[in-house]
Amino acid sequence: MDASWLKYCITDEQLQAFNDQGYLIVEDALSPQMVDALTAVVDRMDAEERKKRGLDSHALLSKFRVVVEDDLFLELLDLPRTFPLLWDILGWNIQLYISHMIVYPPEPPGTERLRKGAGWHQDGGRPIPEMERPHPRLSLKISYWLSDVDGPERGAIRIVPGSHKLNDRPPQSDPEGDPDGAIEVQVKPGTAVLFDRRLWHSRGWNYSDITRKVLFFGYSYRWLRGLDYNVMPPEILAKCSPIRRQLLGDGVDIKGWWQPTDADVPLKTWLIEHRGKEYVR
Ligand SMILES: O=C(O)CCC(=O)C(=O)O
Repeated sequence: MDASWLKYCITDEQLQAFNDQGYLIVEDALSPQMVDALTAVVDRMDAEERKKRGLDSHALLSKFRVVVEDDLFLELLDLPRTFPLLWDILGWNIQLYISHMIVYPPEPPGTERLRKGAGWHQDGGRPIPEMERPHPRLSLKISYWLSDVDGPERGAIRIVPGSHKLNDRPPQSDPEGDPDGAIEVQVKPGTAVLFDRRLWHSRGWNYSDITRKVLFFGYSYRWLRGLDYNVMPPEILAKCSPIRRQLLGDGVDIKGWWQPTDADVPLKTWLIEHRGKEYVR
């Protein structure tokens, strides 16, 4: 297991920013080599899926459960620059609950330009209407940006900073525009953007000439069900370290979802060894 994780534990400033604003930008989370390698995998999957689904080259392609599609994605599970942020924010009792990619080619020339993002929402499905408010955090997503969205209208994610603390939709003065205070998170390839699932967010429009490519890895507490898988194929688990197996939903038996034993959560043991008993609760 990777001792370099310890170099990238969250700083007080990062934790405060995430708690207050609901998101965090980590530049150079992926090396340029990793960006290239992931892009090659995404391009391959994109071509396969377009063929299978009969989608043309302009259509947006969204694919779930990507973690099983290539061993390179397993490296993202516990990436040194982002994994420590997860345990510092959510703790040790965590799992990957979703992994998806979105490939968004430029809108065709002549498309009407819209100002409002392509669907403002919080993450979470049924828990959103079914839970009492204020909502707890429950999960967060890490987006890994493979294409350059460091410019306007390249399809960068839009967010309303601080909106994870609101009980209702963020106010919106302009009916044709974004909610008040919205920003487009314009970042370079290799950047990771973490966001609290409660943060109001939306895909931005791509009126540029660059295809926008991004991967989303979402992590939640282990007592929530996964969203894009239930049980991981044994051949995937067989390739993984104990901590990766934990992240992929492996465990000893059903009781471990509620009262995990050390065998269910090797991340906890690792943290006790490397950060001390007082770190885990
Ligand atoms: O594609 C985007 O920028 C937003 C994706 C999104 O809404 C999500 O992952 O929940």
